[in-house]
Amino acid sequence: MSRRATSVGGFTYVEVLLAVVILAGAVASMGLVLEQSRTIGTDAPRIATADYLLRDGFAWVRMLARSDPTSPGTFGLEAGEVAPDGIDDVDDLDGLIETQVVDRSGEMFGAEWSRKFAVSSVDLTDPRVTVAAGSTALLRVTIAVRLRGIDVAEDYALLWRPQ
Ligand SMILES: [Ca+2]
Ligand SMILES: [Ca+2]
Repeated sequence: MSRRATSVGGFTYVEVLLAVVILAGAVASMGLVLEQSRTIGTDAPRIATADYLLRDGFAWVRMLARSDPTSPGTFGLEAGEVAPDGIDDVDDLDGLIETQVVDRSGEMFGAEWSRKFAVSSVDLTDPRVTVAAGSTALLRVTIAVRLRGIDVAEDYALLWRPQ
């Protein structure tokens, strides 16, 4: 069979096949790009909400006294205090998990959102090192924002607590 006998409209079958493969690859790449942009577009409001709840949590932390007004030497909730309404100092937040998140303005967020607080005393020279509760004047407050039980935003702040 001669070379001319295998051509279609001036192109060989190999050339046509190669063009089809290249076109298929381009279409597949375009589909992938569209899928990624759709995913980012869907996640952007969730990421913004998580970041907002994280910042709102730290705003709450900064509004609280660094130690309990009536029992400054204790760590955690003091006798008679019940979370969340009884929280009146930073270390009262330790272990709090808000399953119905309400921001500082009173806005309620959906049940899919939750927020977890952890407060610990840390070493003055290396704040990554947790020490016995109340043994130093430095607190590390960590807040994690969760969506359907999965951490989507987390950050920490260091606070000076006079002893
Ligand atoms: Ca306390
Ligand atoms: Ca307290």
